[in-house]
Amino acid sequence: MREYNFDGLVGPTHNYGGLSVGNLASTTHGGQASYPREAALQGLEKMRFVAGLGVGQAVLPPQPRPSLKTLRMLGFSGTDEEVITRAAREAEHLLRLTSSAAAMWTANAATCAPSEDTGDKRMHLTPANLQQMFHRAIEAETTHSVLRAIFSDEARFAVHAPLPGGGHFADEGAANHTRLVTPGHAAVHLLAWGRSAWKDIAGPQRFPARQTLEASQALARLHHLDPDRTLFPQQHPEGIDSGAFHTDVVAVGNGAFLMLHELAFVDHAGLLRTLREKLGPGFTSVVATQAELPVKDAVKAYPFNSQVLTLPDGSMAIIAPIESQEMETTRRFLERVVAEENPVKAVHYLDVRQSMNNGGGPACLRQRIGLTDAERAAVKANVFYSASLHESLAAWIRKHYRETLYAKDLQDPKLARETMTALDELTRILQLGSVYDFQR
Ligand code: SUG
Repeated sequence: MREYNFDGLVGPTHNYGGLSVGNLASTTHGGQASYPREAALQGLEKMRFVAGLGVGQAVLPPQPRPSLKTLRMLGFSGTDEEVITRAAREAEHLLRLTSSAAAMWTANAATCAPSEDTGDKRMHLTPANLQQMFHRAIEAETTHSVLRAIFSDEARFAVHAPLPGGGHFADEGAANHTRLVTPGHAAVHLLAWGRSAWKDIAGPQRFPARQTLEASQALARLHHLDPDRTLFPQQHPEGIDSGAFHTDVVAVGNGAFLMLHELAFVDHAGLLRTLREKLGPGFTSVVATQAELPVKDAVKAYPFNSQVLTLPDGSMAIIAPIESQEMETTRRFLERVVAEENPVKAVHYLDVRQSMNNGGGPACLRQRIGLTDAERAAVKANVFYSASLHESLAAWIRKHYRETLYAKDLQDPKLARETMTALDELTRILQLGSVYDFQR
């Protein structure tokens, strides 16, 4: 099996809407001008870098925004232009919510279980319903349609429907999921959560907990994971209240390695003990304490929102956001990780500032999907990274994306038209068929 990082292409309406309560970068940057073209090109450069390390890289498309479909379902009618003009006049907030390019953070697109871990030996994917935030909940339907188009071979892939209902099964996808594995042991899956829908468990006081225990349990059932190798750690309420809205803001694991902040999980020491029992002495971890790295620094500079990648020589490299190099506490922590006895041998700092300003670091921008060679060959869409795909996507971005977006630009009906034209063309580049509602 090889891991492929499916990065989300940043969409043409990338903007700072200030939409995500509990995500401090989003609320801090709300209302500022954004640079969609630069944002998309930054994302593409990250893909080039990761592919250049010899790691599997692929791409997932943006979604149509503003979502005219959603605005129509909320009662705005007429031509596309009329829908936008009316929403701008009567409900500017709804226009902002339906214009977010948040689908770029594909860590939240779905949760994946590679075929070697599942009961029926198919690769399982469940699109996240993202119930907790309205601007993200509207992603699920299109995500489902895109994933079904890419992983269409039902003999090899099980693409489930997003979990049903309202907030009870609120699911944020792989942002709360970690898969760990050591030689000679089957993988262990951590499916973290921040609140329970039905059990009375103390949660955060200040900010919302997005993922429920019940959602995490449903994912384990759907993916036929071995109950003996599936753990459900609770996100630390203090971590969430400090701005760690997803697990991947304060913890990241890969293969035999886990690095985490002490406020990532309730009882991190107990969790690490269990992991050592299940994974053997090959498992290594690094814990940052509050004294070494205050959680507020981790939330600001995102050292844990790094991609920890296994390179072809078996060693690991960290792809961290440049902000975590600029901050002393976070840089020192990452230097300690590289210096200590564990598989991580290098850290590379990349500039994804346009995404970071909305609370999305390198790890948020990718969905990890493990595929065997035969499974990869069964994917017919043109989604795997290559120099020629890079060139096509770079040219496509330069042709269609605006350089700057101000808050008021979301009210321009031409923006929706531009986005539809761009996405229609993109589905041909990626050979996806018709996956968007406006194409049907
Ligand atoms: O859901 N930001 C996203 C960031 C998601 C980060 N993903 C992971 N940690 N895996 C969110 O809060 C901000 C949109 C705005 O305010 O315009 C936003 O949705």
